[in-house]
Amino acid sequence: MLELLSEKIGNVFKSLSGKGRLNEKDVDEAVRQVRLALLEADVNLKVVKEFTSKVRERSLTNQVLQSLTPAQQVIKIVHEELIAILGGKQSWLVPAGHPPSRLMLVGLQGGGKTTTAAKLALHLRRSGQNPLLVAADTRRPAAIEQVIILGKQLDIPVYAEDHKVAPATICTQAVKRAKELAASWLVVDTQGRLHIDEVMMEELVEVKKALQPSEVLLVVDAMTGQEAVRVAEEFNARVGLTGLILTKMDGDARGGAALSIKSVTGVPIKFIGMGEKVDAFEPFHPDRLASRILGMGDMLTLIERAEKVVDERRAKEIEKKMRTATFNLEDFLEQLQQIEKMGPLSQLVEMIPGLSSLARRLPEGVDEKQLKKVEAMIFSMTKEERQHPDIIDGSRRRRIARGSGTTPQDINRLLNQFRQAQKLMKQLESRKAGILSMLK
Ligand SMILES: Nc1nc2c(ncn2[C@@H]2O[C@H](COP(=O)(O)OP(=O)(O)O)[C@@H](O)[C@H]2O)c(=O)[nH]1
Ligand SMILES: [Mg+2]
Repeated sequence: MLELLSEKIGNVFKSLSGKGRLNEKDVDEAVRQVRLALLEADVNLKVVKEFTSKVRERSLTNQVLQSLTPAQQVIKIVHEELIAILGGKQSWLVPAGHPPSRLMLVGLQGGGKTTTAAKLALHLRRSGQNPLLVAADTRRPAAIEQVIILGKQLDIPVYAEDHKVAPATICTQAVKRAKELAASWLVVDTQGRLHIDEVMMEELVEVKKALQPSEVLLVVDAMTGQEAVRVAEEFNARVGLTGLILTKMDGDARGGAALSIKSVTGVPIKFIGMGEKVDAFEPFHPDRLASRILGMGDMLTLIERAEKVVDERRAKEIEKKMRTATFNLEDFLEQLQQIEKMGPLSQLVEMIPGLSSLARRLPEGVDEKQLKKVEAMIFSMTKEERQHPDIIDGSRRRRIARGSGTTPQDINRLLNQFRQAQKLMKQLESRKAGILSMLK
């Protein structure tokens, strides 16, 4: 996420840190470089100007320049100012005074509205809420079908009507249904068009009147940069927004949208979409994104992702197995599968402090392919082989290779890696061993 910007800013600070004491010229040069990096990332010009003048002003005090660690102080100032332009504190969803709370999603077609409706409903359910999805995009029958399918997939109830029924009517009915179902949140998908147009805006205003939403969230594609900011201004002026959801932050978004949109529109970012899957969705934390941009990692998000997929009791069992070195290939497979569920490896590596620059060097898709290959090899082993890898001899190796579409050399490599890991675990015996315990 925002790799290029992160790399550029990282380089500025690397050269700054090499300097020891700083003078005004050093600070000016660093600020100039940061300014270029932000402009290149397509950040709004006004936002860049304000940002850099604040950083410059705060950095050029005696307190900073004469400190023992001036470069670190400047980095700290940049970190704080980044948090400020990203919106400061985290913004939560505001529930209605009387349930059900109503959440209306708006945005242009293709921005990710329908996908995000499902992601939000899942997020709400995981937070102990009882959501109802509402299909109020009646412009295309396929859009209604998409919501129904997503609802089935997630086992979340959907309120839908024929596409000839007016969206405002659907919303009024949906509120009644929500009360019957004791649903605490309605998540309403609305129509979007390729461009902002009068008819769409009028319909949205009507839906808003009927629904009386506690939240109107604009779903906007982060990859469109300053266009996203313009769209947000327009929707805010016409419909009134309470929050923003930036989608496709996993793509090659340069960062312009994320870094400008709050300052320009005054509307906070509440969530970000990180992929096509329904759980590729995170609450937006300005401080965490600022840390990621500065290459400081984001351990908190990593831990939260681990908590979503890891069964705590099982994690403890595995930890014990690692300590006592009875950890076998079956356990290894289970761990791999959990890591896979946490998202693409490149995203995970990016969140570990100091490793974010490594994420850029992982070729696209290769990490997942390797995981799949290891999985295939272990799947092709018998239960006995998984529990006692030592019995795997030449003929077993050939059989496993054939079964998994790999070569005996691949099997050898896996077994060697596994043995090394086992050895390492024995060495780590006294410390907390294993990936899972590191995350706890
Ligand atoms: N990579 C990525 N793709 C997304 C994300 N959110 C949505 N999409 C994709 O964007 C496309 C349009 O999504 P959809 O929900 O139908 O958009 P809508 O027209 O606004 O309802 C689909 O192919 C989605 O899978 C995201 O966060 N990351
Ligand atoms: Mg849609």
